[in-house]
Amino acid sequence: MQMTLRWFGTGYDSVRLSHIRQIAGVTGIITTLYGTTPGEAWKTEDIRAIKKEVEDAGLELTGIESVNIHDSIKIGSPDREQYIENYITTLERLGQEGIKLICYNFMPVFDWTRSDLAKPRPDGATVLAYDQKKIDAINPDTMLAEMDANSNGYVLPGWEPERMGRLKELFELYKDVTDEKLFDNLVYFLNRIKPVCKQYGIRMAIHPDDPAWPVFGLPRIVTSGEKIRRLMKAVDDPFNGVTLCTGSLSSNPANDIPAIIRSLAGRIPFAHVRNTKHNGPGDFEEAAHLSSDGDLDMYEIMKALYETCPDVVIRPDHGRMVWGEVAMPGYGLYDRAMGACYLNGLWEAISKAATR
Ligand code: DNO
Repeated sequence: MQMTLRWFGTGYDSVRLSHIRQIAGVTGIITTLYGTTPGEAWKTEDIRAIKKEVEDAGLELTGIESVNIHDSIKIGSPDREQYIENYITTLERLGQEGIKLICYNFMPVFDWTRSDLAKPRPDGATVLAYDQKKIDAINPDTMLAEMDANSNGYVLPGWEPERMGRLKELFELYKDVTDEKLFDNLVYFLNRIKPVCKQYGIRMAIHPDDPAWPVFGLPRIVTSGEKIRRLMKAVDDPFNGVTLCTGSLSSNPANDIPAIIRSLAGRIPFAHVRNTKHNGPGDFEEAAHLSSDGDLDMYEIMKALYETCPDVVIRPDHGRMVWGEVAMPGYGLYDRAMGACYLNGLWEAISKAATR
């Protein structure tokens, strides 16, 4: 297991690499070229520059989150070929620089969705939250404007302004895209990138849909253990893997996370570990990583990872905003650092209990 932290790059993140370096047990960085837009081929010099920056800080560039996928690939329109070619070029260049873990998602239009970016909790911390009733009462434009107004000035990951400026057009383009069509387009994409992934030993790790149900009527296909297993079978090769995101999957309490982990042994190169607390159906908030602060049993989750994917790369996912920190919602330093230490502690205990 390698413990990592997500970092958005100089100029995009309030957190410094030198601070991450001081979190005991965190040795790797998960990052991206934040200034790129989905569909473009990344430049080798840019990849080298960010890798060097991370390494100069005494850390390893462990993986990319995300190389985002152009909507034409998800929609399956004829111009997808050009974007798939660009994606292959990006993978080739990442592979040549020794970067082999790639997180991506296949959610139409929006990446993760929240109705609240700073919901206060009784202890004064604020957290990201989702309430379906609030989402039902607004339209995509209003949601976008609210996310923008509450993001502390940061561009949120997956919410690139270029794409968000085309909302109406995108909704129109997805009009005839059913769950099945989206699934077929994903399988097509995976088969096209398979050779380059095999050549460089790249592991693609799809991120589950967050929340795990359709939002604004758009299709969603990565929402449960069953659906993920179907995808793993459709392209049955270890390069086709999962980012096991406990927070996204647990948005639906019917998802038994330790059982899902065990059913995906060998296909989880990357895990996002965080806790959620439900207030009612379709209404949840993000909690501290500690099991007792939310609904998830972090011990059982870490044990399932330990037993079935010992080489997994983990990052503590979204943290609460605590101690007055001002940062990108979900991505401050303090609570994610506490999360990393807690998860490392669980791992140490589980591994010692297993080997003594
Ligand atoms: C939100 C993140 C997502 C995730 C992408 C992966 O905080 O979990 O934006 O990075 O869905 O492609």
